[in-house]
Amino acid sequence: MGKRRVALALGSNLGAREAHLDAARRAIAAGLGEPVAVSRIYETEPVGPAGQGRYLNQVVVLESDAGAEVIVERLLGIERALGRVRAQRWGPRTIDIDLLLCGEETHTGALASVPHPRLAGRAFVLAPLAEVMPDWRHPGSGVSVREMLAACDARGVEVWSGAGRAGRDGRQPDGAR
Ligand code: PH2
Ligand code: MG
Ligand code: MG
Repeated sequence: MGKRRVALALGSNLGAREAHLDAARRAIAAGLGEPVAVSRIYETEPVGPAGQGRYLNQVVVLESDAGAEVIVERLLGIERALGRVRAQRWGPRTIDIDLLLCGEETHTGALASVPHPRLAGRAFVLAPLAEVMPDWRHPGSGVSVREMLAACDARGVEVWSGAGRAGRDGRQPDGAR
């Protein structure tokens, strides 16, 4: 199997969010390969249970000849090594690393499915993905990332202005608590 473009979505909404993304990118580079593209960081309204903080989200692209199941096994190992504890589905998390796509591979399994089943409609993933792979087409629908983003509600998804600033809601920056 030749090398394919693999896109990963990073998310954090607990604790030192930016540091969690940094640590995840380093672990991905060490365990799966050096990224060929990295999006900006977005700050996004949480989708899911109420009462959780805003997320930082980012997309990383690398090249790999590993299949979806192998990649997800490694991602779960990285999440555990970074201290991820799974409590509530879609609840707050220090770090979440999701496999979005493996080139044109279509695979549905208990551990991994590519393309990610909830890719279309998730602006918190499509906005950063559109920076790095706007023309990738969903192998099922044929719709491009750019088109999927244009078709969904992207309110509450903004490029993050970086550490050292309070958020719009006046909360202190990451780590300052
Ligand atoms: N991840 C979820 C559920 N909800 N919302 C945002 N804004 N960003 C996420 O990464 C996210 C979410 C499940 O993994
Ligand atoms: Mg997720
Ligand atoms: Mg996940």
